[in-house]
Amino acid sequence: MKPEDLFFTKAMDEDEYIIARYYVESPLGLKRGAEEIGKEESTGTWTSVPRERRIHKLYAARIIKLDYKNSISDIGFPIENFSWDVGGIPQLMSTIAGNLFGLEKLKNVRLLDVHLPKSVVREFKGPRLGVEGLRKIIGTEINRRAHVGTIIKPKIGLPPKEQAEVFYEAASGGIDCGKDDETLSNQRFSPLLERAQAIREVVDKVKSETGRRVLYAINVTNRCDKLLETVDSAAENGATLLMIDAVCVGLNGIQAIAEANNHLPLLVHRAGHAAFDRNPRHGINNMVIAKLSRLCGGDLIHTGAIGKMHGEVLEIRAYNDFLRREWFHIRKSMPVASGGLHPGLVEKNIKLLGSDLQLQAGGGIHSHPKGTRAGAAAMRQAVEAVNHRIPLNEYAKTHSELKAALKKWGYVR
Ligand code: CAP
Ligand code: MG
Repeated sequence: MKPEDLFFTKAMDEDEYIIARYYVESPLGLKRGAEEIGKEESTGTWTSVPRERRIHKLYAARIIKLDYKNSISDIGFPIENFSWDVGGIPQLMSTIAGNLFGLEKLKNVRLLDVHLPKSVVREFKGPRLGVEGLRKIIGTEINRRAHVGTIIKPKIGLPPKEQAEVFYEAASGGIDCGKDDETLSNQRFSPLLERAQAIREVVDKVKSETGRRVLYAINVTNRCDKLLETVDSAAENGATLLMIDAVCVGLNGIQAIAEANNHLPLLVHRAGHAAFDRNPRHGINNMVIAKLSRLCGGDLIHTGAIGKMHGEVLEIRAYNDFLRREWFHIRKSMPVASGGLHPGLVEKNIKLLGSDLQLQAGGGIHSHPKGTRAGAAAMRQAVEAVNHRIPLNEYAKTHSELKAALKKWGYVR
């Protein structure tokens, strides 16, 4: 299926409904399958109940479109069915991505995309900085090159001092943004506050040595009732960027952080997404996660890459296009391409996904034959080469770090 079939690629002026697009496989056929979804997720149940006719008229979901060729149905939920002050994103998800997945009358069902009318989008603030704010910090408003990020590896286990040393090497080599890995939290070997302080020293040192401002995302993922406490402590201890594992916490965690009382940007990691977005016939397409992550306030949002993780290139591009397109008052988010990246993959990823993104490499930087600093330099050189429209192997002739990286991992075209 093409992205135009899967997603709402054009703006719509539908104001009365939140429209969810589903791929539906049912022995009852597309129309009746879609009716089952609408019934279960609005006013109905498996049998008729008293008072339902009156209520049904007001709040029943409506089938808006049936695309028999692709087995896709658009189902509209009246905006009155939602409550944003209490309920919010969890209640939205409970409606468009709730019980329907378990209905016996459906064999497979996949939520592909969701259209939110202007009145709903107005309930949210979106990213605090967005693409332009991030570019301003990094100093790429004019040059507009892709940002280079790194995940400090080993994934867990380094004490804060060593974590900071690796980050210093990466930052000195030229990366723009470092980050905790998603499973790093407040373990005994790396208390979060100590880590935040050690990293901040590096951020300041790099600034005084080179004049460059670099960011580092501290993973503040936590249980709901402690989330903002963790955010505050990270901020007080020098964090420059925050990170949340949004699928594990729930997307509302993004909103909680983005609307909290500090000015730090937020990186949205999505560990666990493949449990429900990998099977093309069932689950939730990542478009929904990316869209709601932007709505809730993610400045940097993981959307996939051409690397080690599974992902359809046209779909990844569609997520990125959505994050970077105008959307009422909501700022644009910067997509993060991550997973198995190395310098030899930079050109391919930029060609397919564009330059307005953060390319992130963990192993592909730290495992460089000459170490982290050279690995970071090689990533930056690869980005520069693409910016100058010079093939990587050509650029490598005068850039030894890139040359060594291509020798180790190859040049993937
Ligand atoms: C990348 C990464 C990322 C995944 C997430 C990892 O490290 O830190 O979490 O890539 O991917 O642990 O694998 P490497 P996605 O650069 O060493 O592969 O956002 O696409 O789900
Ligand atoms: Mg990771």
